[in-house]
Amino acid sequence: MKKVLSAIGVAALVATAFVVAPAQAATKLKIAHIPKLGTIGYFQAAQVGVERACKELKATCAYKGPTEITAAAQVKEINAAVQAGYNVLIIAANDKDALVPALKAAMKKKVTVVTYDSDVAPAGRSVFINQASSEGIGQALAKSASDLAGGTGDIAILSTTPDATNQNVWIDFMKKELAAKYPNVKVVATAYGLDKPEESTTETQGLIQKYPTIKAIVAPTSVGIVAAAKYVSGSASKGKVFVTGLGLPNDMKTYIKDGSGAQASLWDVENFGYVAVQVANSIRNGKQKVTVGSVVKSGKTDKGLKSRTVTQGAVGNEIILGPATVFTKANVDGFNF
Ligand code: RAM
Repeated sequence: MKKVLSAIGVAALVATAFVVAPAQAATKLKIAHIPKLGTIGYFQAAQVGVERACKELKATCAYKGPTEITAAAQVKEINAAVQAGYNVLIIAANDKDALVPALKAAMKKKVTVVTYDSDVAPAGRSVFINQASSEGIGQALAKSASDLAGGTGDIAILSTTPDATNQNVWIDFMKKELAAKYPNVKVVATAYGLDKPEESTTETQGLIQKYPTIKAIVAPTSVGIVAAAKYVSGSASKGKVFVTGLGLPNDMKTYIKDGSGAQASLWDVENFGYVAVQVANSIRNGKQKVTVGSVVKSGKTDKGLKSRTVTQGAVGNEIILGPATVFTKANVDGFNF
């Protein structure tokens, strides 16, 4: 009897192990990284971090950069990636709502979706990895613009696309901050350079011609800021119109130092890509909860924080990468990206 019982016990154990094992086994990640536009240096820098994390996790990863900076182009990439068997999508969204149906369909097929850099509505993803506090970025942009304008006068904004979630959130926070703390600084126009160098240059030139009173151009875009700074530096506006915003230190070094008086800040873009992959892995393979208040441990070689807490962001639940770095004449040569 004893023997029979233990045999049953063993059989039960084996059966349980058999049932539980497949659910617990880590799925091999097949990651598609879909940036706003393939050619943007900023996203190519993030891809370096994506690949670092992929190597660490023995995952497969591919950079699926669209050739147009539109939601429609991203929907095509999403559908193609799901079709090709990718089980994780890491996306910087060109639109808050337009990607949601395709992302919902992907999630229905058990694809893990994480947004980073630029969010979609919460129904389309599990969590958003934000580069820094959106409010903090907006406040910093407002302060920098006001400093450059001497606390009073006209300024203009050079953004990316009119629907970009991240730029729109930052611009909203910036305008709120201007109204609250710098009421003499007036935003007279917002132009869109579509995160493309030529368009951004043309828009900068247009702003200066159309609004000759502007003292500063705020470009919360890595492509727009360098186009604007380069244009101003080579024009009669050098020393009269000042450029500020978010830009890669390697792009902005010259204009921070050449007497153009440009200002710029950004975050560790490479580590940003790394963190996005690690979070996706924790959700998919570690049963990580990403509701507000959850604590998410990062990977072994995170260059920033060891863990991060999920908070409520402008769009939904988000994880913040860390504080942004302000580049100055004194520190900018210490960065290489
Ligand atoms: C561009 C993109 C990106 C933004 C940076 C600052 O590269 O628009 O979304 O985060 O600028």
